[in-house]
Amino acid sequence: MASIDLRSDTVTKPTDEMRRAMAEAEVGDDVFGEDPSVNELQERAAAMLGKEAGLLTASGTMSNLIATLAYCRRGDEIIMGDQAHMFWNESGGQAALAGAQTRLVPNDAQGGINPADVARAIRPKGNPHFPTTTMVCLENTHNRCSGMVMTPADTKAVCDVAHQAGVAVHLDGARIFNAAVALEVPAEELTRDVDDVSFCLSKALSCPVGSVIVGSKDFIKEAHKWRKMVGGGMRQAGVLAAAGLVALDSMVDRLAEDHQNARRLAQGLANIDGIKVDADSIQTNIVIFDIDDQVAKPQDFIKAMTEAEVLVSYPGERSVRMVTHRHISGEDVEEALSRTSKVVRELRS
Ligand code: TLP
Repeated sequence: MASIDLRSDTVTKPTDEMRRAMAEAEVGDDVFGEDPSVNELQERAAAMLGKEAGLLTASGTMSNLIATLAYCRRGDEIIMGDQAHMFWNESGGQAALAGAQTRLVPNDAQGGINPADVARAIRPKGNPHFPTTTMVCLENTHNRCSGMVMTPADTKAVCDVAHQAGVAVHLDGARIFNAAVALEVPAEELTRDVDDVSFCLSKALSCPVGSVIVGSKDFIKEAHKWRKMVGGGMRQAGVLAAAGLVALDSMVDRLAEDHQNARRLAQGLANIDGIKVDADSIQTNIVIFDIDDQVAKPQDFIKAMTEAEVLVSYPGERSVRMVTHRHISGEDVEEALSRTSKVVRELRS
């Protein structure tokens, strides 16, 4: 029985075209800015997202950390949603390495945050008791909000409030191209109002490694220094950038297929007694659902699913996550549903 891996889109492997491009990539020392493939990727990514310059980093976590280091000094405060990946899943890096404290406001079901909450959370200037708010973080698509998409208008509303107070907005756009495909808008419409955005090459875009952070020339100059400090200078990184260029050329449009599969997956899950999911709300490739307490605890459900060769992940609390990606076909979705249904039946009996 073949295993169906729905843990994450990070499990995708490079395409043959990527492997060929990697083998043939022109390279140089990127710490000196001399790798032509890296330079091309950075320029292309910046242009696609409507920014002046870009910087290749090792991972989404590193990009988010570099943005924090670029904006915040020790004791500064960052505002983000209470479901943010940066808060839940990045090992406390903002606190440990940037010395910044995080102030949470509630995420709405769409993965956004309310501009009025942000306005209230921004610290008034001039009071020595208060930390200085220097950064607001958004996330699009929103991982823990089941891959939900923030619209350009919602993004702008938060940016306007932050900018009026002189606070920068960083967008964790790890899956920004999923958002663009789902809304059928150019990605730059989703990034126009934020100060910088990071996105991942190594998720649904199928690259083996990498993330790119884009912003103004000045911001990227600052980010470059911080990347060096956290050990992210990668020398002949053109080998990785070559895969990234293939991804930007040929892996974006196909994301619609992953979204369709996720919708079908959610519809099938909604029909299984004991699973709770709002199938109509699924917009991209992430399906988060609850499992009835009477069926099993999420950890026991996941164990039974693993034995049935369907790999899923556990975002924490009560939920279970399935993610569609390039290696998951329509048939895999149907097979995963049939195995899931059997697992739930067996756990109930
Ligand atoms: N997310 C991973 C896990 O960490 C949960 C996944 O499997 O989805 N921002 C967002 C919104 C992300 O979803 C992730 C990775 C990152 C940043 C970090 O990217 P990497 O893994 O490249 O450091």
